[in-house]
Amino acid sequence: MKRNPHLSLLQPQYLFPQIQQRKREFLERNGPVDLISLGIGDTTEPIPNAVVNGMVAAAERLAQKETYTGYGAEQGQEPLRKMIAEVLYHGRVNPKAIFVSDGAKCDIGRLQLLFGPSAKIALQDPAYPVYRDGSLLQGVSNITYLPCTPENDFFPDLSLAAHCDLLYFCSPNNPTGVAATRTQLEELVAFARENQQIILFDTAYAAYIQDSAIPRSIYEIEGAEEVAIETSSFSKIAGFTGVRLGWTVVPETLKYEDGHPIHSDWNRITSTIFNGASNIAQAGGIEVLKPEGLAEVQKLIHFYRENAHLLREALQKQGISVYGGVHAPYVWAHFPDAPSWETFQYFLEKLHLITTPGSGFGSTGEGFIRLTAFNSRENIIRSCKIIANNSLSSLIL
Ligand code: PGU
Repeated sequence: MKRNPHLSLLQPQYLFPQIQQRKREFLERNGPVDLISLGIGDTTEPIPNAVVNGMVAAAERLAQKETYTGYGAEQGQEPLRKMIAEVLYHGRVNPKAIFVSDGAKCDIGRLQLLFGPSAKIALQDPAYPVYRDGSLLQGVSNITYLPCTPENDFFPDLSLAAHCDLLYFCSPNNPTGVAATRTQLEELVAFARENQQIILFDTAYAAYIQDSAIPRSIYEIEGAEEVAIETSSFSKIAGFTGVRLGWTVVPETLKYEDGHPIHSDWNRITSTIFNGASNIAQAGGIEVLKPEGLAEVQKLIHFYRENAHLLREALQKQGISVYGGVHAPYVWAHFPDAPSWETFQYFLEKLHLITTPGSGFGSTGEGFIRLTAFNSRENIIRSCKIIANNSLSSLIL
């Protein structure tokens, strides 16, 4: 049997396992060392009780003949789709356009099935690696990278993507932590409309936006329902990284160039190769969106935002330029004088802090590292003290 040739286009390891390996190698060389993880964006704080109780009750219903349920609707449970539409989209999208999933990452991997390998795609650079790797796996070969730097306020020159079919866009951004403004998103939607492109908009961190002037969804921009698919997640809203629950919005108004509705194809794909999200996870999602759940998860989001603020301050005091970390749980720190894997290694070996090297998100990420705010307050305060007590000057020329 021949190997799928697309697999050979990927790096041998995905970014985060690569970091785990560096960590393991360091521990093998040095014996037990207390390392603090500011690397992978994985939540650390417990899920609020009201939400857990909802999942426990759902699990218990499975133990009774009268209340047992099996396969659910592949598109997701009706009450959850309605709540997402009402609570998160304020009625801007139709519940029928919402497809509940087992997470944004999984949907990003499946979405390319809609367009096939000949689609020309554009990616922000740096970007969440799954956009590129997921596309390569589907056989996509025409990829345009749109540099996002402090000089352009992390909003790319869209004219570079005029020939593309699909624009991947993430706001608040992973890894830079920068949220696009309304004006920028209006420009993005106008550009896609003019060039008859589709935007794949990832809002996994939208709940971290606390300024009502900044859109939390692409559908806040007029005309987006004709050019945008939005994918999102409960992972960073409610600590569901292990529970697994997300959704994708495919408006019924979205069409291919021949007028065929994309919605009906997405419905066909989800019912063919995906059997719906776990019914226990969906019960948890419903609890998250009730007033009590929302109040509790807001506290979690506030907590992580405070962590990000502390990390920003500690780095800034050391003269490091930092970006993001205000409307996002990621801080993007500039160490322009060393390759980012070297800065990563310095943080690991000298400071015992695990970060993520910027180059892992694309070549424009070179010279940066990403620090995540997902950790306990104790560990964030310890990290800040370490940063304060160590001159980072050897990393800066
Ligand atoms: N979209 C973006 C932009 C993300 O950063 C992540 C997680 C996801 C989607 C995944 O959402 P799920 O609903 O949980 O599938 N990014 C983390 C985790 C690493 C990973 O590979 O997913 C990160 O550290 O970048």
